[in-house]
Amino acid sequence: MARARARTNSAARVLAMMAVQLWVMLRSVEAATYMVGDATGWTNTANGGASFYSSWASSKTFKVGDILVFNFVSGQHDVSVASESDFSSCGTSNTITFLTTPPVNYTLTTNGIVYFICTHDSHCSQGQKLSVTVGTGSGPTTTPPSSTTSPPPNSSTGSTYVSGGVMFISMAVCLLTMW
Ligand SMILES: [Cu+2]
Repeated sequence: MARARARTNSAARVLAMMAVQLWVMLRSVEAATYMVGDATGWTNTANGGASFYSSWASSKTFKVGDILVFNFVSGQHDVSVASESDFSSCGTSNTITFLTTPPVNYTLTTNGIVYFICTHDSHCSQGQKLSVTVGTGSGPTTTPPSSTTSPPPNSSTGSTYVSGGVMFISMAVCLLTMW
């Protein structure tokens, strides 16, 4: 009786561990979370100013579903999702979304370039601005001939997800029949 229960417990634990591992695996395929500026965070005092954030972004490949985390002290900065012109001029006339409560988690929802600035004082002109290219990023609409060349590689993500699910179900059935 006790032994049977112990076996059930350990099987359940294995199953739970496998579920967690699978979840982690799928998450890594599915979406990534990026801490903007890494340890530096979202600030106007980053070493290098605007080039700090552009080089931070250039070392990464962003895709739809990825999450950007902007870490800053509440009230000292903000995150304004800006138009391209506002990004260039550090203006606020065409703000798309304005987020003030840290940490700001921003999910990338479409392919293309997303612009972020801080609207506090002159932080943006001091370099607190970030542009992120999501997906294949065929540039800032300067390459019209390539518009038909890039079916987004999302289909592979979908099939990975499905096969992962099938794998999980078969593992679960295996374990259940072992009991
Ligand atoms: Cu700021």
